[in-house]
Amino acid sequence: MKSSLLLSLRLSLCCSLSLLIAQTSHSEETLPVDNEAVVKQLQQEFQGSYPETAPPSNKVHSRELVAAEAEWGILPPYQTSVWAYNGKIAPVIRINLGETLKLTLHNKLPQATTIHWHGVRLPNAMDGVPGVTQSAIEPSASFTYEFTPKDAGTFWFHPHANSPEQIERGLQGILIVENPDEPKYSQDLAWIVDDWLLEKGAKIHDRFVTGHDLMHDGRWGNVVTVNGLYRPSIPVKPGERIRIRMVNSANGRVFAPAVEEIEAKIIAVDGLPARQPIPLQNFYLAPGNRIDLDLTIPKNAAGKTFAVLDNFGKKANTLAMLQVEDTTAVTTPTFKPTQAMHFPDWQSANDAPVTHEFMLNAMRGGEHGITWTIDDHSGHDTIALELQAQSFYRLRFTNRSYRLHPMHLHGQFFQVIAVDGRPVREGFWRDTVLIGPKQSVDIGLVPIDKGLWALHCHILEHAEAGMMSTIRVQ
Ligand SMILES: [Cu+2]
Repeated sequence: MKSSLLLSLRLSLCCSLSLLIAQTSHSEETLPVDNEAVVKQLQQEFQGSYPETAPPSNKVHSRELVAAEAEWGILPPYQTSVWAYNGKIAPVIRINLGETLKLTLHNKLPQATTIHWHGVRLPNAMDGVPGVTQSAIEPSASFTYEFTPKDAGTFWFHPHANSPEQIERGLQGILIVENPDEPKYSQDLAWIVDDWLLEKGAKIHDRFVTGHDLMHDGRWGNVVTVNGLYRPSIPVKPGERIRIRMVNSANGRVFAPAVEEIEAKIIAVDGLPARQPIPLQNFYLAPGNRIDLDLTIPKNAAGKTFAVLDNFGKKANTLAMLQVEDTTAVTTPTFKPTQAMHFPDWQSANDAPVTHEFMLNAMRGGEHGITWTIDDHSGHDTIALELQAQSFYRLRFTNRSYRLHPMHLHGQFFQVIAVDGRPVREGFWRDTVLIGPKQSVDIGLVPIDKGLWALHCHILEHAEAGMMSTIRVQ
């Protein structure tokens, strides 16, 4: 703890020095002392926010996944040639908290791949980032991932190699870590929300990372799906209380989910339970973000249909239809949704010094003609920042460009504490935050899990063209 405080102090000294250049009225003697006290307070408030270790493991959940070409009916009667795990778009793996997942991936693709367990706090060597935490799994080769998740919640798994093509072609699934002590919903649904760029005959447009994608917010498709199906009808019963675990797996598209006529509440964001339920309203679900919704089908809604919409663009997209069966109502389960086990106040988070400001920008040149950069660097060969575990940090993302950048930090959770310098209190943790054009966002975090963790834009084309770095936590 002492050494981490010293580091924070050193970092805060650098920051206060740069502040001093701009604001000569500050007193050089008092600032470092104040910073130390503020940071110490924030660290104390953080204690107990989420588990430091995985619960004792008593069961191993073994799985085999084959990544290979498959046929899938996105838009029947057409069959689309996709890449999928075990022939299925959006497979779901459910394990209980405390169980170890031991999953062997067999690569039957024509190119190297890996699996990244998005949002899962796990040993660094299992994080699936080629060139950072493992070597890519070559065609015909296999690799076994083995870890015990520390948190219950909704997570996403997908390749971290040639992602703009591999994820777009359909490789992805949902990992649900269930806490057996949590109350049961009438239905617990897992939805991968995605878009596909399809040509005539429902064929995937097979030019990836184009200049157009790079100059804009990545590749936006023309068909929006839930679990690889266009506007699926989901059977529900009157009175049912439903949990919908929603993952945005699009290469670049942002969704703003809404449920027609029904009041839905967000109970978890990016896997972790929120401090308290939040009405679903204008929540920007950026690529990489997850939300868990809690909603109840009205008892008098037999035979009705409720659309689940995306209101991000000017014109709403229909994601899916909740089709209420024409039956008598079931008993609605009544319980308080799971809330964060502890949520730090962090009232003084914006008094802490900014440890580092990440500059997000683009420049001409590079393999794709445009290079997206973090601090003028591209690619994960660079270490953007070194952090001490258990210390509080305030980091800033400053977007110098006019495009969107959903920034994703592997292996850690953080809170948004300010947007464009104005303090913000979101009431939940994140692992991905959308940075708007010319916007700056401050986050507060206390890293727990050690290792070399990727930090990148989750618009896959931006990441592929350089907006990718790493953070070392020691
Ligand atoms: Cu980006």
